[in-house]
Amino acid sequence: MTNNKTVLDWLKEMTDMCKPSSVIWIDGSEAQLEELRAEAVSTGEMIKLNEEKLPGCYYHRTAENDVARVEDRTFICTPTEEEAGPINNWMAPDKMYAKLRALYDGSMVGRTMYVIPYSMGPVGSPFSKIGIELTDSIYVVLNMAIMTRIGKAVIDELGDNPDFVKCLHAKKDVNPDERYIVQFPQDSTIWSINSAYGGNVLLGKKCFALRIASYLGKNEGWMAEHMLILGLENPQGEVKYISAAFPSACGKTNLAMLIPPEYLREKGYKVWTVGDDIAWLRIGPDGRLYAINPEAGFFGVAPGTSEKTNFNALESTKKNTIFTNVAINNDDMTVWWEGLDKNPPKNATEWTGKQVDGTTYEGNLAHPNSRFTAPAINCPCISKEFENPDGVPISAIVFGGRRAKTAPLVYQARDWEHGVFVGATMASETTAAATGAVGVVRRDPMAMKPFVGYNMADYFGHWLEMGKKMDADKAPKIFHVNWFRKSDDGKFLWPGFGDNMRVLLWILDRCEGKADAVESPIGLLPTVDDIDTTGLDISKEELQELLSVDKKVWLEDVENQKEYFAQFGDRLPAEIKKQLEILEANLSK
Ligand code: OXD
Ligand code: MN
Repeated sequence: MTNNKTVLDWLKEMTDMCKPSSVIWIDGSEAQLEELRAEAVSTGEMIKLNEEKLPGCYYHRTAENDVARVEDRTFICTPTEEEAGPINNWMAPDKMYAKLRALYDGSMVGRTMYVIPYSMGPVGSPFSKIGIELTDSIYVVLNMAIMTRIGKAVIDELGDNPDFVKCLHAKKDVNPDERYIVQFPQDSTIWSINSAYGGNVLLGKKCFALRIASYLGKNEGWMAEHMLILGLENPQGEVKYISAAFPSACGKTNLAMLIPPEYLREKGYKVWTVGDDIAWLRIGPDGRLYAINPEAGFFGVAPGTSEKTNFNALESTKKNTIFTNVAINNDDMTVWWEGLDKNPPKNATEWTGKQVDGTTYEGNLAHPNSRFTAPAINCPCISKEFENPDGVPISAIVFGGRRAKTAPLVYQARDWEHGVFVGATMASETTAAATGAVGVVRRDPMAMKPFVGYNMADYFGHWLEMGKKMDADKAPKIFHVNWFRKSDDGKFLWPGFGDNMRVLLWILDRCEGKADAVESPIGLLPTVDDIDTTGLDISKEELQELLSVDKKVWLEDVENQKEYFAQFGDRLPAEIKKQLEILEANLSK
């Protein structure tokens, strides 16, 4: 399929090591994908779902010990440990290559190696980057065909160019003790072994589009971020774009596909989804920051997705979707998960494959991290700019977390530098859904803790550099939101979901100089009159509480921030230290 010498030499080296029985190039044609689906069904790797109710949909079950990303087995192998920084696991590249070569040796004997050329971003866009993933899993091929642009068009676009990300995945025997997800940023190389779970093996996503891309972005002057991108259309038909970063379990996919409250819909407001997980951002010729979503599909968490919580996500899964580790309704070969509706199937296959009566079953029918892989074009609110090779101009960047008491519903950073500090101090409190103690603060700068492919301190520096390259009036304004503020008796004060649109409207009004704000120790806050609460059952007092800043709680957080930043030593940019001092001084007044 190609004469590209770099590609062919690398492929030879990898096949010599893995020793597959055959090698198949993925050309991206529907005929070839259909053959692979049939083969996966014949071997039991995939199960065909009800063609009438879920056309083109398949089911896949992973090993029970292989159901999530494995951060403790994820490595950034830069030449020196300092380049990887204190947050990432590190091993010297030579040592890691040697260790992994021994594991890959002969790992594909008796298996087929598939060669998947893929593009992150629309093929040929100035934002886009090409990768080639070698894998012995048909599940990976079929997921990559949804999540990225694959096949002949991509390899043609690459031509003789030696510049592509070299990705190798072998499922081997899915042994968790020898599972490794390894990035070699200086070599644009990703090696993944002993897993078959999406986040560890769809190498275009977290491994390339965040870890490798963040490294490339730093060197090339652009940004790879763990952000959704949405367009908000006003009744005049103007669309403004927002990108937003949240740690997991904070409703990122829901915000990306938000349905405005009825009274705003009636006025003509609409939300358009550009992306739900990753944004690549570059400064455009006009000096503004532009974003693309490098992905072509959604790899979303199924449990909790319902017609009520996220109608658009659910609709996206109705055809040509792969479901992983959800439950099956054996009566009609459809799928079910906790939170879909109140009718678990009686005759159910639970996610591990056990046959159970779903109506009386006590455990989870679907794994809490079960997923759908759905084509973005299925989404009823997909933006018409989704394929725009030049991306969309970003007016506002929003950071968020889950904080019961600390962060108010929304505040604005005073300027870019302060905004970078707001992102760098992002944190979330653990929920009952995760194992371990509830309410523990986990710092997750820009929601990138598991995804920065180099030293996090230098990543803060890169954010600051990007700000210096944009005029203040052109750079996106930066905000922080918290949908999870609680009253003293433990109740959520804000309804969330579609009503978050009310906060987005204040944010965009601020960007256009149309809304007021008041100074506070932490940044610029709306007053109770600035947030439109039409039709909401929320009192002025409650809104006041949502917007309040408790200095004592904040000073405690400052102590936690100091401890967190201490690990970066002298590498922490001076601007971050300065902002921390300003915050502490403001709170101590
Ligand atoms: C994801 C994640 O799967 O952030 O998107 O873990
Ligand atoms: Mn994510």
